Amino acid sequence: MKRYRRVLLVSDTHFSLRNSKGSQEELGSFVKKQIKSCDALFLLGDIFDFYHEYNHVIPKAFFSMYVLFRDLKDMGKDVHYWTGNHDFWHGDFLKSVGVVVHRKEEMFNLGGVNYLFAHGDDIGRFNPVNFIIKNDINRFLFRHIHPDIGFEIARVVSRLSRISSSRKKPRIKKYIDFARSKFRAGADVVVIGHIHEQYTFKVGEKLFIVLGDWMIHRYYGLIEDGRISLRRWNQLPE
Ligand SMILES: [Mn+2]
Repeated sequence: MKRYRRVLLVSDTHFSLRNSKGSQEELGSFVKKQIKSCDALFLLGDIFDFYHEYNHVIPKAFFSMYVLFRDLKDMGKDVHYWTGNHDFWHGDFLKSVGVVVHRKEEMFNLGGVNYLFAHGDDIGRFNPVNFIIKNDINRFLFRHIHPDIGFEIARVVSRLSRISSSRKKPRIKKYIDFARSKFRAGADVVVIGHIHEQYTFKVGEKLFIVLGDWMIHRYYGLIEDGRISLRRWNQLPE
């Protein structure tokens, strides 16, 4: 396991298949500024509002992000990418540009502190929507629809699912229960995305943090020598 002294955290940018070039570039210039003093970028899921790749084809809408990942690698920075509930259909493309893809929670020791990172969508009870979209048979079927049609359907479904979940108040208790179980398993800090709001809960000496989203709030996190701080990015228009 690599040692990281300073890590930049971003989650839930939800870049869409249409018209997200500007927001991708905005994130790109933010990351490139911040990353200079960091060793790695951790993306905690739902970076793309919908992503699917075929054996020979990748979505062109996210080209700016692919370039960003490659640039970061060239700068000697590591990129860790947790798949979310909107962008789990990754093949081996990101790996080929040097990104480490995590499909489930992962523990890192940062500055002597055990951090557990997860997107957070599969916490709690059985989720029928997740079951349908993460199902191998459906994935197989989707592969055989023409991409221009499949992506259009997926774009609408992704949008609706995001709107419906943003109207529901998150039941935070199940996430806290999840964090407690991870504390018992040795984590000192549990960090998730997914909920789009920022929360910090202290349980004794342990911390449970919901990072909040980049899409609306421009929340981000920095971990330095084991200590996490949560921030918001504000930039005056140029
Ligand atoms: Mn999510």
